[in-house]
Amino acid sequence: MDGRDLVRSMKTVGSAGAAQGLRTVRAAWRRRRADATGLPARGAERARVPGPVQDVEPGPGGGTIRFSRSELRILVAVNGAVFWGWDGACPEPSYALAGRCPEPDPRAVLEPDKDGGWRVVAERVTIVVSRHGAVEVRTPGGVTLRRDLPPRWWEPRDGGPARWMQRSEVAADARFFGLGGRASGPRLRGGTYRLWNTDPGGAFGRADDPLSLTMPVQLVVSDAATHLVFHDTSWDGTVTLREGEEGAGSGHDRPGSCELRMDGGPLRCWVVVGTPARVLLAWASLTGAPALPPAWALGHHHARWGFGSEQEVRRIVAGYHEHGLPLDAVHLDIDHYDDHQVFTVDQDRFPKLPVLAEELRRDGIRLVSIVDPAVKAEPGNAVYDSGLAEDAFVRDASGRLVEGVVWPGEAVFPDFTHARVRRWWGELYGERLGQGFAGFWHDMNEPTSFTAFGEPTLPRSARHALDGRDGDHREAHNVYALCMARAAYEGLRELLPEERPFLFSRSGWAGLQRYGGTWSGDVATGWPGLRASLSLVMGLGLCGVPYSGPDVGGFDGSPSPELYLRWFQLGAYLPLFRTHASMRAGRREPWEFGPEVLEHARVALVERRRLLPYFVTLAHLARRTGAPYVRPVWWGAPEDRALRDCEDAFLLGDCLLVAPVLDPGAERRAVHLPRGLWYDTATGRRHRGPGQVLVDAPLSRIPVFARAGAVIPVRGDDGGLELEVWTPARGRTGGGLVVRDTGDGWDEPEVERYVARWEGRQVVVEREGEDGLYEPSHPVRVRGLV
Ligand code: NBV
Repeated sequence: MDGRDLVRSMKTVGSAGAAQGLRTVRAAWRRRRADATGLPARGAERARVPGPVQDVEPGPGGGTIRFSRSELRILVAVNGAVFWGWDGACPEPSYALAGRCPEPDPRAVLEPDKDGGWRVVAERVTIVVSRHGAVEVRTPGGVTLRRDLPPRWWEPRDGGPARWMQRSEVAADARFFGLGGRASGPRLRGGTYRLWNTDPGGAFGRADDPLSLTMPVQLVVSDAATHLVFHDTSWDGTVTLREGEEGAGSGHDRPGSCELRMDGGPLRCWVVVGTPARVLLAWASLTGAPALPPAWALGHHHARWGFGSEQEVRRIVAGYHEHGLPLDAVHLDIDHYDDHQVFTVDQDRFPKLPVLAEELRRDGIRLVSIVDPAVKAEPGNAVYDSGLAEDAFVRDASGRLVEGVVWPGEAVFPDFTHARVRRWWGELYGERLGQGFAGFWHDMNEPTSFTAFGEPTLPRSARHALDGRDGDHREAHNVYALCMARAAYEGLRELLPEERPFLFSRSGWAGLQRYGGTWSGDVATGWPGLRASLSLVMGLGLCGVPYSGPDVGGFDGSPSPELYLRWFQLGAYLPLFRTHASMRAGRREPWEFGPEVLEHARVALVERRRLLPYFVTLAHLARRTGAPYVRPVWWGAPEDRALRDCEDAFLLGDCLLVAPVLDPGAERRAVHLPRGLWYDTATGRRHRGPGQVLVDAPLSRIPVFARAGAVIPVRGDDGGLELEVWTPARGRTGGGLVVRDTGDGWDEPEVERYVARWEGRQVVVEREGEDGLYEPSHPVRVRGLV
């Protein structure tokens, strides 16, 4: 953006400021009034617990246990996941589930337990229910992983949704992860975490909670096993965690605990027990396989709020070319809209967008468009007019349109919980495709509505279709962005059936991965923000959303050259690798930080491009197995307690371990390696795990280790695929998986399996076929030979 553009955009913000301020005051009052009349007042409540057991009714995969004041339905599904629901709750309907509830496992039966309790024994888990309704999850070996005390409800005497509370205990050694995207993780320390998607309203730090993408999914890792618990209700709530304490030999362990309090919704949950890999596999089979991004989306993206003009976009792209920096996508933010109106283009500043898009595409660069859900409430705005005709917008309890305030001023919000509205919205992406956009970036969809006071979202009383169940924003809020993503995904499938939709969304809920990924939102520029970036990506991956990444460099302010570089180096190993910043922030182009940073950033970019075939493989594996690309170092060894507490490194697939530099001034860093032999990929030095090693981390690179025996698909100098093989330990074999695809489309490429082994003094690599081993058809490069 040149100086004039900057002045102009500051003026826009400035002059809009006063009027916008007034609107937010009016909107806040409107919201308050709507809720005062549209929500039932919370009157007297009656507290309830299940009471003593009465009788049971066996059913497929488990059965129903009746208590004097409630009943509990248990069902073990064929994928090994266990469902239970109180008060008649069934698995369906659910916004999280990918399709129908999986079939019951006929081998799981309800049988009497001691002291009048009951149990369901399944292959990988036993569920024991006490006569007062405590529910225990045990391993087949009988170790208790989780004990839910009998739940409590508070029911309004004059009807309406009951609040409920569920307290649970876990092992003293257990660690909590997940709950969607949390800046303070990845290990969730004791504290209260809210389940209500929230725009933090500015750049956020480690202490800010909740953020845009929450979900009631916990991954609990303990010595005995890993388990995932998903409380399938979208209402507002809190989770209070307390890590346990071990009595250091005294035998007096204090268990960890979790207290869930929800404002409504069914009291139902899914539990999956096993290794992390098994748990994520079952989770993906329940909530859906992660969408496969087109290969270009696994390259490098450059974004900025405030490019301001086609010339500026061209200037940035030229900068990438001149400096020899690979670039795969450029993102246009809300400043390319006409007067901030979604699905429009400012024709003065972007007069020939389709031409620009075509030029960029010829250079292998895709254009990505931001899409905000709020529609300017102004007759003449085509989206508003067609939405009105379609009756697409959220209304209040008395049937009036709910008006909020977002960038375009007074705005209305599509009700994405209605199939008809999703279809209408999905078709609107046709306009974007016509402008030449190839990918979509959903923002402000918590949903956010600016407000002078109170919550920055829609009134809780706002009505939503909830896909035929009819309800209000209290239930629809957390699934709003999920349903918006569905609308876009399904629309794009219709509009461009040959291509894989690429979309990522700031907000979402369990199941978002079916439609796309996410990014970290407005993470604050600073070293804590860098750490938060990694926490968000890891936590979301463990909740089943594997494709995400931060604003490299942070959203606001100006990072120091060192901080920018360290962020860049981390980003190069995360699924979404995107530089982005606010229009009020300093520059983020790699050449803006001096020649040294430029040189090192180039190395990171070139390495990312070299690893592209590996990223494509990881994307396919995530889709087939639910395993995230970015995994905590304990992924394969959750029983290793030191690994469990390691939060500053990660596994990238099975082959690589990445140890980013997260502190200023570091030239070396300690890395905790899992069991086995690891090569420092820069020096070739070998290190044996498990244990901690101290390695060099000069400004030029972050430490990356390859597992001995790993076979990694990389891009060779000629652009073709090459197999990089890291010498297995003597007497050991190694291997790796490769999935090649054409970059887009729906073909199902096969998974190529390679084995690496010693033959005399040589390492040989072969491909496994149905009837034996073959010589690989790709060139092989062996590294780490001594
Ligand atoms: O559209 C402007 C920004 C965007 O750049 C950012 O990535 C989003 O997280 N958007 C938020 C709205 C304004 C934030 C102050």
